Order: sequence, then C-alpha cells, then structure tokens
Amino acid sequence: IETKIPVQSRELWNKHKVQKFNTSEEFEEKFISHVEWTLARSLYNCDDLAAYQATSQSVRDNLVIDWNKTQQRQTVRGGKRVYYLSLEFLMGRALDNALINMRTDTSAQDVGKTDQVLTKGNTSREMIRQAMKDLGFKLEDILEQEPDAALGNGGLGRLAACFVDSLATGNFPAWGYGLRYQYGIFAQKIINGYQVETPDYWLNFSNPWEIERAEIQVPINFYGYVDRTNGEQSTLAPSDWIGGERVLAMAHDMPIPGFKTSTVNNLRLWNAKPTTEFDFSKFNSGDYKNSVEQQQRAESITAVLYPNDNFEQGKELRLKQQYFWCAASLHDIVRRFKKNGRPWSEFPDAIAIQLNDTHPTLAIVELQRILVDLEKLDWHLAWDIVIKTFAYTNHTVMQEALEKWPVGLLGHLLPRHLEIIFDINWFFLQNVEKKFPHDMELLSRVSIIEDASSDRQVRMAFLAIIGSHKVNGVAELHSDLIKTTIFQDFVKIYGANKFTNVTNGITPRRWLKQANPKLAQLISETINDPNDDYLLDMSKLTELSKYAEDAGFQKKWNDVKQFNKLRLADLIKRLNGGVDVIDREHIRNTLFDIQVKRIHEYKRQQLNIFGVIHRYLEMKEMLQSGGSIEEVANRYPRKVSIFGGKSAPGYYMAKLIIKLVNSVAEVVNNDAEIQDLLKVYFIPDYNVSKAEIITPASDLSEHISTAGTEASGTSNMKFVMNGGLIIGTVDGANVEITREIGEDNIFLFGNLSENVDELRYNHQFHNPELPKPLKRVLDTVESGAFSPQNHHEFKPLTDSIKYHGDYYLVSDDFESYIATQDLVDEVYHKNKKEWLKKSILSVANVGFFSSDRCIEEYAETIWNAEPVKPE
Ligand code: CJB
Repeated sequence: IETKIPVQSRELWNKHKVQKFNTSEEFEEKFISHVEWTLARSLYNCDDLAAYQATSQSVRDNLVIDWNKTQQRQTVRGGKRVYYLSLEFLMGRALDNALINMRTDTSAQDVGKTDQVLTKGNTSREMIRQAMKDLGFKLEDILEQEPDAALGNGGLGRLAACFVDSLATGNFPAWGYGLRYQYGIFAQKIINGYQVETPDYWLNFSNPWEIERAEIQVPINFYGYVDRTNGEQSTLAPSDWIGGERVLAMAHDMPIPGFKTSTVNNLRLWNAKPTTEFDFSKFNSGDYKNSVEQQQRAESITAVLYPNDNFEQGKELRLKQQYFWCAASLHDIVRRFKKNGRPWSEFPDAIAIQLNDTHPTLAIVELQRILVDLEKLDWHLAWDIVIKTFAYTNHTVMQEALEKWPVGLLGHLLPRHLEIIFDINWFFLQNVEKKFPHDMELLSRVSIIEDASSDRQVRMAFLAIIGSHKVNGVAELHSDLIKTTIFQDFVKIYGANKFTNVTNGITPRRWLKQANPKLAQLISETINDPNDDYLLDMSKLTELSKYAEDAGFQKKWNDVKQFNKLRLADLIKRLNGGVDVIDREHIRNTLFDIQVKRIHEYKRQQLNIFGVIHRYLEMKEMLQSGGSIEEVANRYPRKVSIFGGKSAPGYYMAKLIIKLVNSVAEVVNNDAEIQDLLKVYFIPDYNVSKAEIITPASDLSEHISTAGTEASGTSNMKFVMNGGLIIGTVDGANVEITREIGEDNIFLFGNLSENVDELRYNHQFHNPELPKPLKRVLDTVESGAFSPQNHHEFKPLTDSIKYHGDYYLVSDDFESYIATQDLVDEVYHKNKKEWLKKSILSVANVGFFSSDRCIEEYAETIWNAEPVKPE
C-alpha cells in the first residue's frame, strides 16, 4: 500500500504502534484518559452521559485499530468489493452491540491472564461491566445514555442494519453507503391518545461512533444545463453538464464490527455542506446576504429523513437527497477503483453494488454518466459494465410505494441524467420491439417513461430492473408475486432467471444475544456451547429440540420468559408515568399479545384492535347475563394486548388507528368489572432499543397483514427467535417460518393471497356482508363507546370496511382471526406444556432466518463475492 512515510521513519511508527486495550485495567486507563482529554472532565464531574461517551470512545479506539487493518487487508487482497446503497440504516444503539462483537487481542492461551475475556464465550461485555462497576458506574445505566441512531423508518432500514452486521461477521469486503440525517425518524408522543411528532435531534451530544472525514468532500451539482456545443449532436456522446448549484458531500464513517472476527467494516454516511466558493455569476454583485443564504440551503439536503414507510411522496428535496447520496457514493467507489489501475471492463469483477429498493436507482444513471461523459467510454461498453455491476432488491408490491418522478422535475434537477434515461429507454424498447414485434401495448407498459398524457413520469423500478443483472424479492411468496404481478412483463422479456429470491434475515447477535441475555445464556448452557458459536452457526440450535418436552428445561425456559415479561412491565410502567398497567402478581398467567411495527392499514392493526373489542364485549356480555368473573376468566383468560409503532405524519387512517387503540385502552383498562383480565397498552415511540425489551417478552405476536401485502416482515423472525409464538396470515416470510418451525407451532389464519383479488373485486359491487361479531364491534365503535365526546370520530375506519370496499379484507378474515385467537387461549392457558414445547421447537428451528445465511445467498447468487478473512 502506498504511503508518504519514508522507509527510515517506519521503524519509529512501528515502535509506537497503537494498541488495543485487552484487560479491564487497560480499559480503565483508556476510559479515564478519555474522560480527562477527550471530554475535558474529571473524577468530580463525570456523570453517566460522560461515562457513556468515554466508554464509547475507548471501545471505538479498539474498533478503529481493527478497522484500519481490515481496510488495509481488503485493499491488499484485492477481492471483489460489495457496496450496499441504502437510504435508511436503522442502527439503534452501538455500544452494547460493539461490546458483544468486539475482539480484544487476547488469544485463547491468554485467557487465564485476562479477567473474563473470551472465557464466557465472548465478548468484552462482562469485562467492561466489571470495570465500569469498579469505576463507579452501572453498565446498564451507561448503555441507556445512548440515543438510537434512528436513520430509518422500519423494516427496510433495519434490514440494512442487520446486513452490515452480517457482512462484517462474514468477513466480506463490504461498505454501506447512506445519508447522515441530522434528524432521524421523529420521536412519537401520545397526547390525549393522538400521535404527536417531535424532532429527533440525535446528534445533540455529539456522536462518539462517527469519524468525521473532513478530508473527504465530494462536490455535487444540481440543475444547470447540458452543453454539446463542441460539435457533438448525439446525446450518446460525451456531454458536459454545467451544474447550476453546487454542494459538498462530506463523509462520516461508522465502524461496523463483525462478531468473532477482527473484521471491522465501514458504514459511510454523507452530510451536505455548503461549498466555500461563491457562485458570483449567479448572484447580483453586492448581494452578499443572499448568496450566503443560498449556501446555507445546502445543509437542508441531509437535514431530515422522510418519515414515510411503504409510501412515496415525490418531493423535490427527496430527489435531491437521492442524487446527492448516489453521486457522492459512486464518486467514492470509482475513485477507489481507479487507484488499482485496472481496465474499466474489469469494474464489475471488482465491484458489486446492491440497490436497497429503488431509492438509489439514480446510481445506475450516474455510473453511466461517469463512464460516458467523464471517462469517455463508448455508450454500449459503458452500459454493459453498469448492468453487470448493479443488482436491485424490491421490498414491496404496493402501488403507492413504487417510486415515480415527474419527467419535468427530474430534467430540471438533473438535465443530463434525464437524457441518459431517455437513451437507456430507447435502446431497451428497441430490444423489446425486436423480440416482440408490433406489441405496442407491451412497449407502453414496460417503458421507463410512463406516458399518462398529462404528466410523464419516470418509473424508477423499471429503470432499476433494466440497469441491473439481478432483481430479488425478500421472501418466497413475495418473489413469486413480483414475477406474476408488477414485473410480469419483464419476466417475459428477460426470462425468469433474472429474478430471484433471497429471504430476509436478522442478526442473532442483536436480536438474541443482546436483546435476550437470559435466553442466550440458557441456550449456550443447554447445548454446551460456552463460546456462543451457535450465533454464527444457528443450526446448532436444533439441539434444543431434545429438551422440548423436558419438564425441567421447560421450567427454565418459562422462567426466562417471566423475567423478560417483568422487564417489559417495568418499561411500560415507566412510560405510563410510573403507574402499573400490568398486574405483576399474575404475570405468569397473563398472555402477552404484541403487535409492534409501523402503523399501516395493510398491516391491519385495526383487525387486532377490533379483535380486542370483540373480546371485551364478549366478557361484558357474559357478566351481564349472570356469568361469574371466574367463568369469564375461564373463557377469556388473562391477557394484555400491546401495540406500538409510528404512523407517517400525513397518514390519516393510520393515525386514527392509533387513536382507536388508545381510546379502547382507556375504556377497557378502567373497567373495574372485568378486573384485570384484559389490558390494552400502546407503547409510545417504538424504536430499536425498545424493540430489544419488547420482543423477548412476547408470548404471542401478531403478523396479520392482508395476504400478499407484506413482502417479508422481519419482526416475525425476531419474535420467533425469542421464543414467542406467532398468530399470522399466510403472507411474507410467515410462509417460510411455518415451513422451518413446523405448522403445529404457528397459528395461521385468513384468506390466501391467491383469493385476494377476487374478494376485493366482489367488494366493489356489493358492500361486504359483515360477520355478526364484527358487525357488533363496528356498531359499538360507531355508538361512541370509545369516543363519547365525538361519536363519529372513528367513522372513517368503520366506513372503510362497510362502504369503501374493505380493501384490506378485514371482514373476510375476522371470524377466522377470532377463532384462532380462541385456539391461542386454549393452548396457552389449558396446555402450557404444549405451549412451551412449541416455543422451544420454534427457537430450535429458527436458524434459517439469520441474516448471515441471507448475506451468504446474496454473495453467492448475486454478487459473486468472497470473504477476506483475517489471518
Ligand atoms: N418495506 O420497510 C419497508 N419500507 C418500504 O418502503 C418498502 C418495504 C419493508 O421491507 C422489509 C425488508 O425487506 C420487509 O420485511 C417488509 O415486508 C417491507 O414492508
């Protein structure tokens, strides 16, 4: 590797080589020096926040040493690099994860010498816990100081976070590229039952996990015009884009440590900054204030994450974000490639770029522009390179989520890119015409440019397919669906091989070891795996099957669940202003039924809350017709129904669902008649760190989307990995979960995706016939039972089922849903042994859903990339 340091100086560098801390004593020394030097504090004013900062700085120092070595190794070995482009990385907290993943330099022989390093199967967590205690702090309190890095909306962003963990763990030379939003997803407050959004200024206390790369600043242009005055007429020839507005992209790096490896990869996030130069030509001379203001506008590009999940709004600033990020990342990737001096034709052998949804589709166009306009490659040669480099992951079939940009807007912001898009489309349509002559309808259906006379739009998913060599869905059912619905024509054009499936996964480090330390410990003891190797090879969990019916083991298993339920009860009490919602005395016999995810009509939180209302009405009716509370308890045993999740700020129906849940909670929780048999609680501000407490506490979780709408779901995997059972529809990854853990161990209900179209079609002609119990629920809601001040408050929700076509098929699935809930009660309360057996068998067979498996599939079938392992 190149260096400016003369040979005779290198000895000195090596003599003073930085060292990782390996023992608690070395850690303590580091910690104190960070308190004093980095934070300029002391023994006398080191609070928990300062201790968190100093701990993180110390841990980061260790990671940076491995980060540097990893980058050198990857450069020297020259293997294929993978770049994961995602507009969202929902990372959550970094410190605890780093403590689990981080390697000290202690080798196995040194174990005896160094406290508890490696002896407990890992991790520096125990060592640091003890050291923190000696220094006067409690590790748990320190971890709580860290704000979540919430640079994502939901599943798509969290998937990217799991992927970077698995990429590092698998030793892949892989970087993530994203944006460093100053405001992540908003914090959700619940005020009088309504969602209220407040800004998430997560960088308030500086972020010890990011390394500002002030030296890496990429100029990015917008607007302007294309210049071909040099005699060239063709848009296919190298052209000059004279940009009108210029901003700088500055890199911020986050180290991503792998588990049980010294590989530390990089997550590079771009921040927008004004340039230091003034565009004098653009401003009237003397208008100094105005030109400063124009410059300042630059920062708004990375100011805020768009808070929509599965929905695209089509705002200019969003397009600006996308181009800013794609251009900066590609510039960086190309610069790194050019250092090798390899010919352009080898670009796809050196580099794979994965597009997380269509958000980074402009990267395809930008690479074509770089190759043609800047590197002067022939158009077709360039295009061949582009296609071989990119691959695209689709995450949804829902129309409202598919990105389209008005031609006018795109051409205004990126005039040269629009030309290139038109040329890509031109060649593509010519090929289609050759293959399917005279099929004008086909041509118009697959054209990148949607020609709806009034305003033409660029269909980003089509551009992504055409510019990629592979397109994948995220679960089998979903990957089949995209082939038969939204991308059907492209299967005809390209053949089925271009389309593939990679079922999503989750990292067991965060979602088992970190979130559920008690279960992780029980597992490692039971399968005799003191070094937690199972976290890398999840097939080891099948060992647990042996104990599925072992009474002693079942008791331990259940004790872990009780511990986690109490932990959640504590959290809920704290969030509820110190007032308990859950009756701890009976917690053992209280079924925790949880649905936490973004609030969306397709995810059907409304079905869940209608089910709760039904249960409540049934209980009340039993009492009114003279039943005793014991009889009620026998039919409807103890249950707490927990909801959580954010709604997009502009999504009226989703917000109304949140309000309904809170209104039902208000009534049910204060109804003394039913005692504590039923409780409802909406957890405000659901996020990654709360998920780590919530997930391990579930007995049952709900994944009840209308069949065919949830591409995969990943929280379903998290709940199963933590011993919770699932009530779910035959949708997304529920299908493969059923196959892996066995159909006896999951509560499936509802219509199948192949019937959805017909059911919807029928609803258009006559309003659905409401099953009796649902009719009663809707009548009760409309009577104002949960909104005495405003009887009509929830009418849009009931109307959407009764009169507006019930698009999400609540009426069609309601009876099967409540019948299945009855079955759940039956097993949980009447046959606990059976329940525990199901729970144990679920965990035993959840291995397939590790994101390590998922990343290996991408590497093998899409990227053709190999690990670069440390010696
Ligand atoms: N997904 O989170 C999002 N946002 C979108 O805009 C589109 C899809 C989700 O992606 C997850 C990861 O693949 C899927 O598990 C989930 O079903 C899908 O809704």
